[in-house]
Amino acid sequence: MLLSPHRRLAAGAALIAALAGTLVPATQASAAQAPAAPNRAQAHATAPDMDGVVAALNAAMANGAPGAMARYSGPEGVRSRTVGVQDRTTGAPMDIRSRFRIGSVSKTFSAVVLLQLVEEGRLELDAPVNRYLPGLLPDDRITVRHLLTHRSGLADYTDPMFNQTVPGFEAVRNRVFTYQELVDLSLALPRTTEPGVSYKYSNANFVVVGMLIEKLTGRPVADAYERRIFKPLKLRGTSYVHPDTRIAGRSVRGYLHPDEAGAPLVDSTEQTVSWAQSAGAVISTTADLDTFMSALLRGRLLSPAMLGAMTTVTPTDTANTRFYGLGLRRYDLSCGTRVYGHTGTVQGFYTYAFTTEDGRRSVSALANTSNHGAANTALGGTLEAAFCGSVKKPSAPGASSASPSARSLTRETPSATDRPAERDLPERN
Ligand code: REY
Repeated sequence: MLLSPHRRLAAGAALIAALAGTLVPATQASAAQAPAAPNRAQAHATAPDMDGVVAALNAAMANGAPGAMARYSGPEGVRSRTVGVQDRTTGAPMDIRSRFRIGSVSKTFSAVVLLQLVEEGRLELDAPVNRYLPGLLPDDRITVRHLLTHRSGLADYTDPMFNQTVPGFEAVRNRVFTYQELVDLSLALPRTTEPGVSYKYSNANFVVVGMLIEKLTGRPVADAYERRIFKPLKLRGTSYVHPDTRIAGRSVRGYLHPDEAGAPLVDSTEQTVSWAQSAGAVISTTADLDTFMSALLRGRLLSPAMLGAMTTVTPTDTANTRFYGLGLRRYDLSCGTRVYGHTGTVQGFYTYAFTTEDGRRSVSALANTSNHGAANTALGGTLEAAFCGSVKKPSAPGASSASPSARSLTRETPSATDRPAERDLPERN
């Protein structure tokens, strides 16, 4: 059974609400903060531009990624594309079925678990964090919602930790931190804002979310992911193995760009990711991420009220095209289509996982490099191409000149060989 009877009822209501366009908080928020573009309906009818997706993947390679891949899932079926290699030593081509580190896409998993606990009456969104973790934070005004919206003011300890990219990474690659140690690293830095006043992305927030989950469930956060998300959605390629350093089975190797231009890439695949834990240590696949984001927006994991809270967003950029809800991003694409999901950066891996408002069309993309913003920007072009159905000129330098070698490595992955996640999550009209 996918969900408990209570949750299935709630999920059914969410689906009906979503189909009827009555997800009130999201609608209100968007009306107040991001007027709908005129061509949204048209955008929804557009088939994915898979040539555009390949162009974006090639652009990621032209900007330093050894390989890249993207998987689209929608009413037309599954379409996957891969370029380059997942292992520079063996030369193994990028494989759409391979596992990789999803970085902060993990935050959406953590937010879902915490919001389920809110639904179950185990905690309140607007209660002080210190009610549940007495004395943890130096300010009783910091609420659970402040954590989930990155408005707590808790500084991001990863900024100084990775100020020097490779030495910073090697210093923590095999380290095992307690949550408390990570919170202490944050509290040693000046707070960035008064509670609730402004958005400032910080891993410390989702470390505290992990602590809340463990405190309230009395179990490791891995158990909560497994029982509440991985198992019900049959995400067999998804795991949380902290502090194990390996990625089990068929997997992508990650390659970190050093800060020094021209220095050789560092294979960063094996690491504890203990510096991130509930803020970024989940391992997954493109198919599982498509399934997860789609299930979330279709109301299969949260009640309508909780999904409404999660998708109630505020802007994170001045152009008013990027927004953040509760552990969830919203991007308003050039064609007017709104997509919800998250981005992730962990050493050697850039990830995007997004789905449409109705959860019917999803895209997950991966490039096996990091600390190279142009590659990340180029990879983001997969969203425009897949959701808007038109080739977007990549804005990254060099992005429009994918090398012939990059192009010759492009492969179309037949959906027959792809993991049939849609069997677990039938498309509904
Ligand atoms: C940490 C640094 C990035 C990555 C981060 N990731 O906070 C969280 C997320 C989990 O939002 C590293 N950059 C890189 C540097 C910069 O070391 N000096 O790019 O691999 O996904």
